Amino acid sequence: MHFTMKDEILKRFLNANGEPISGQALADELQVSRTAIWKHLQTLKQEGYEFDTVKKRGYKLVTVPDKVDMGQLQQFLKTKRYGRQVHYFESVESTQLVAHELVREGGPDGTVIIAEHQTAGRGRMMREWESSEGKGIWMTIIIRPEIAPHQAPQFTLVTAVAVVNAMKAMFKNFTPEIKWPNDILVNGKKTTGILTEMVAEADRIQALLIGIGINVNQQMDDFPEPLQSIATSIAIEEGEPIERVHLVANVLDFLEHYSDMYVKNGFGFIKTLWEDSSGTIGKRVKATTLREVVEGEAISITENGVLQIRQANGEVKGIYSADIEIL
Ligand code: BT5
Repeated sequence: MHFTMKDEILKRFLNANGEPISGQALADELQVSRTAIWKHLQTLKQEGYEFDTVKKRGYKLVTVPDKVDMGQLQQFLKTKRYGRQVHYFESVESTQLVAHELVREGGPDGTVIIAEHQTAGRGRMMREWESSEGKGIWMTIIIRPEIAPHQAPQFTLVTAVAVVNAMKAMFKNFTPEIKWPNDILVNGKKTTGILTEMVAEADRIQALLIGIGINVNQQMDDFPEPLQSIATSIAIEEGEPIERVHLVANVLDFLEHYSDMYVKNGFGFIKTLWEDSSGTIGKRVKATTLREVVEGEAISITENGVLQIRQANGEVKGIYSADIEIL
């Protein structure tokens, strides 16, 4: 969805801070008929916006629905590219699937796909990702960086650093920590998962599809039973409900900034930022890879984002991809 007339109208009401706006003034300013304005207001009403009519002065916006609203998003964004094209859905199977289609159609760098609900949200290795309706941020960003395919996993770390710093900038009642490679935990429980997929030729990336799932406004009983011991939401940890659109805007701001810096200057400074927020380094961990289980102390990540584990016999093993349990 691109910025439409309806979004333009909404933007003006949101900027008016509850003051009435006359239908005629809107029609004049946007150079459309009053009937067209009225029709867009009806559509907005169907989407959950409520307007009061103020005699002789026009309409006043009185209720904003709890949605990741595109009009609001454009207002909050400071980015140049990320989030400037947004495809918004009430419900999809998975935003990753939509992103794959858009990549094939040539969707530009920074295209964002957001859904209120996913019926088949997925994690790594086709695991399920629980995406309850209207409670989280379920989004995929298509990026087209000039990097080689082997560098793609580093983007999971770039993304983790962006999300964790967006959270730190907004929330004061908890400290998020990154668990290598793709989780953000608060008090040991998962608030966020990141899934990086790639469309590439042998030596060139066509696109990265960065899926970010953030639990935002769930209460504990919104999570299915098996997740209750391992998952949490920002609202639970912060102690109040959160406006998701602010967090989306912040994540995109940080992500554009860090990915541009990464492409320009390499992984070094991301590594430092990553280590600053890591809840993995210095801990005893058990890493389960496709081939083996490695136990020991997580001592660092390399310049390539590989996790280094020192085993009991002193041998240091590099882990490229695994599930990590903090012991
Ligand atoms: C991930 O996988 O953590 C990556 C999740 C990425 C989700 C986003 S949402 C937008 C985009 N569209 C998609 O379809 N996906 C992406 P992984 O490390 O494999 O973790 C998956 C495991 O996390 C599951 O097996 C559960 O144990 C747990 N889990 C599932 N849903 C969860 C939730 N909402 N909160 C916390 N943990 C969850």
